[in-house]
Amino acid sequence: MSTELKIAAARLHRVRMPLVHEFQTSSHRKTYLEHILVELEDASGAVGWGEIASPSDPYYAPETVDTCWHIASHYLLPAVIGQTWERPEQVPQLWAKVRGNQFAKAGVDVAAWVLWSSAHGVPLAEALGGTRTEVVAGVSLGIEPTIDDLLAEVERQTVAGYPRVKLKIAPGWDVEPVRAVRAAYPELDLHVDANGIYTEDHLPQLRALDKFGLTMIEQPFAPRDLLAHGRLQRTISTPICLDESIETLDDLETALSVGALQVLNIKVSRMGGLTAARAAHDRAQHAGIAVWCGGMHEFGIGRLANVAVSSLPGFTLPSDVSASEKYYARDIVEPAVVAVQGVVQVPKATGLGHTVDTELIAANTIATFSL
Ligand code: OSB
Ligand code: MG
Repeated sequence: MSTELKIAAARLHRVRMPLVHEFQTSSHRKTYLEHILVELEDASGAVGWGEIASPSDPYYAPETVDTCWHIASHYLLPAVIGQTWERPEQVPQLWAKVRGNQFAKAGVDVAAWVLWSSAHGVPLAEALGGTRTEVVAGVSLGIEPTIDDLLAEVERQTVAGYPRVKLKIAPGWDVEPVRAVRAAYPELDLHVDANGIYTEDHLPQLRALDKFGLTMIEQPFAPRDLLAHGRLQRTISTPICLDESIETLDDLETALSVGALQVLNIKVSRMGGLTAARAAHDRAQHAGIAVWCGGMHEFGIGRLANVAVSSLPGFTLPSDVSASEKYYARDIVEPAVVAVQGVVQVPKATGLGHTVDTELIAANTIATFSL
């Protein structure tokens, strides 16, 4: 087998799938998702799939499904088509001139990693250097209409065996829901995620959360305000975790230098792909920062990339890699991703490790592009 891969064809599929349970964060509410699936094909006909998991609206990150479609079709696929490469780490270098647009880049980067692993007959996790055979999954729960609804949802997920629960919070939905969940589950590994909605005017609420034994408070302040995170961390004992703030390794370096975090949420999408996600893992491990893998309600392809990266040794906290059934009635990979008592097996088969259900994809596709 040649050690070089050449991208002979590249395709995008814009796919829409309904969520089984509506999800509300501090910024928006979702009942269905539209993600862009990326298919890279080499000269021998081998295929690698990736997923661009951008939300539809620019409320989590600046990107949207439409900007991702534009960047992928006008810049990223043209940058990789006809190119030869030996290692997936070389692929992001092909679009080095394109700034930002991490979600769009991540989908193409993952497709390159999956193609490489399939072509070399190794599981994606092994290609990345993963060492775990199984990963522990947590669940992320949205803002519910009432505290009773939230308690019912926590009950459902803990009974299903998930050992860690993260609650979305926002001003007006913070101390009271946390108090109620903590009272009902004194030992639960519990954390909160504000998606950047608070300011330093809200310090009383944030400090009040310090007494509930939370594993972390995720992204309390606006993404670019690293200094505010550093100031808060110096006055509370609950570890601060950064999500939206960290899009590049440089962001991580700056955050470390100002003491803005004790925990890092590594999202493959937000970092621009597996190459960068692994580098962030390596840097955090060196700095003694605990990491876990965050999710974007990915369909099966992005979910399996998250499972693969979570097999790296530094992912010591439960990751948002819950089973497919938490999100979708039927997933686009076969078999679906399952969790048994909150544990997901890292696939041992080559490439992505599960079959991609191209019929289901075709049935839910609303636009395609090919080069
Ligand atoms: O902050 O982690 C987040 C979903 C959409 C936007 C932001 C976030 C989330 C999640 C989803 O929490 C977690 C999952 O995929 O299970
Ligand atoms: Mg988050």
